[in-house]
Amino acid sequence: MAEKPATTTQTGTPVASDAHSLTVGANGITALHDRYLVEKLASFNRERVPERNPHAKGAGAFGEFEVTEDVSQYTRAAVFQPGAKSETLIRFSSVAGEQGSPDTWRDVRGFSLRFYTTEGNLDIVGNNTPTFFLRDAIKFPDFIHSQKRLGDSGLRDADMQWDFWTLSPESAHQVTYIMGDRGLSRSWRHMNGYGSHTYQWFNAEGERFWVKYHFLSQQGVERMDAAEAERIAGEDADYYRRDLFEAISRGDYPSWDVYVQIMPYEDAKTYRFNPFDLTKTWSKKDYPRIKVGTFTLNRNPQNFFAEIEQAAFSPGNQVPGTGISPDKMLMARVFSYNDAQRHRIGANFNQLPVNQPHAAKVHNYMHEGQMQYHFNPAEHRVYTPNSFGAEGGPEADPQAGVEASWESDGELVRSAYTLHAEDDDFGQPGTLIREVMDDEQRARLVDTLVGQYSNLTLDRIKERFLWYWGQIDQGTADAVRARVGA
Ligand code: HDE
Repeated sequence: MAEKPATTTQTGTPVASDAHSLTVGANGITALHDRYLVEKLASFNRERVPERNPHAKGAGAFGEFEVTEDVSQYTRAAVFQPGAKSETLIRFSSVAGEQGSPDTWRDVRGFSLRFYTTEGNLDIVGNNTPTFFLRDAIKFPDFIHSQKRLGDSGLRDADMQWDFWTLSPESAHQVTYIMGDRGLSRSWRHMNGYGSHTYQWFNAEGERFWVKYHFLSQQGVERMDAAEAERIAGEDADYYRRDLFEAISRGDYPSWDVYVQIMPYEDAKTYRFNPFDLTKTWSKKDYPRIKVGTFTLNRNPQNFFAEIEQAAFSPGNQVPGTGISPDKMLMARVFSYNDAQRHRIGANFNQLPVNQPHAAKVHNYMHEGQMQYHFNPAEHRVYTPNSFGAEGGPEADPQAGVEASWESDGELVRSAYTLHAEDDDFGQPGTLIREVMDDEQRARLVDTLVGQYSNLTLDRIKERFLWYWGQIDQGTADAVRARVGA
């Protein structure tokens, strides 16, 4: 074995002991000028950064994405050109629970995917469901508050969760998903991921398309029994985290096939559902899934904190050929995520190894701030325009700066989306129960809802719970009503 290096202070000076602090005599007072002791305790006090609010509990891994098909007619993005290979990072998470919460509590699961592309980082920060609880970002803090903890007792509370959901009928589709099998996956490896929102793709000719991402697990989609989940929650709070890490450690690399649904730009105006409403899916009959490629997770983080806790995903990280859409949730997320990172990690979060682009370079005139690590060479000017040629720094290229675009004009208003022919809150979740679920899945849904109902204490919320499920599917509501004797 190689000789151990000497322990040092943070500035490289050798230290004498990690066992004894400096005291006046063996039994005397501790000296404040024990600089190493003070440094060690101060560092310890600063180890935690604020946890993500929400999606605090999670884990992740690195991998590789390979394009196996040709979708170049839809996007010019280098990452999606035939044969392209890119390094990827994924982070799976639960939504409501805090850092130490059990992985197997019923919840939506986060599915944050980063592609380190030659044109910069592309992040698709989605979930294991193709929809969401809300369609306007302004409701998001209230929603998350209702899923977290009461102000006085600090307890989670079924009344509060169902109060918010049943007063926000746009939640019905997503709530139906999580009360069903997707709320309890066998593992993170056994679930599909979705970009959920509508994004935009555009090709080399500038032709635009609306796109939804689907990541289909090659491990298959498997559920966990509610009773088993409850037992595991007590026995191994880190069950999903352990499963992923151990699978990758033993060389059992999980993979997902990347598919997209493509909607021609003009269809958005007349499609039977408003295609930018995140509570809706696009029928696969109308817009079939088209395969793009496959990604495989083959490398565990070397350091959980540096590479996963400090991973700073943002739906705003798009590349030429991909972009966002007029989905009100997505537009707000482009602001919100980087704002969260600045608060959680610090102003220069994008300079950290996990966040900086790995296959592209950063060139601009932003500088300084807390924890600046990278800096420009001395000749590089601190302003643009400048007359110092190539050494003076970069210049923006109007051809490179291609972005998603769409027509929009009108008064500034606070308004719901315009309704398309078949838009209503309860239609798609009803179809999900009646046409997608089988008898066993429907029976499990009723079991779950009976359990949820039994946690409610306030009569008005119990009544609204039964009303809400009656709107989604009368048969489901009747079955629950019969079981709970309401
Ligand atoms: Fe998030 N969300 N979110 N969210 N979300 C965060 O970002 C937010 C939404 C999702 O693995 C936070 O970096 C707003 C939809 C995942 O690191 C925060 C809105 C979808 C993750 C935030 C939404 C998601 C987050 C917490 C309404 C799926 C984990 C710290 C407009 C399509 C990312 C952070 C990771 C995390 C805000 C809605 C998924 C607070 C304002 C819709 C997977 O910024």
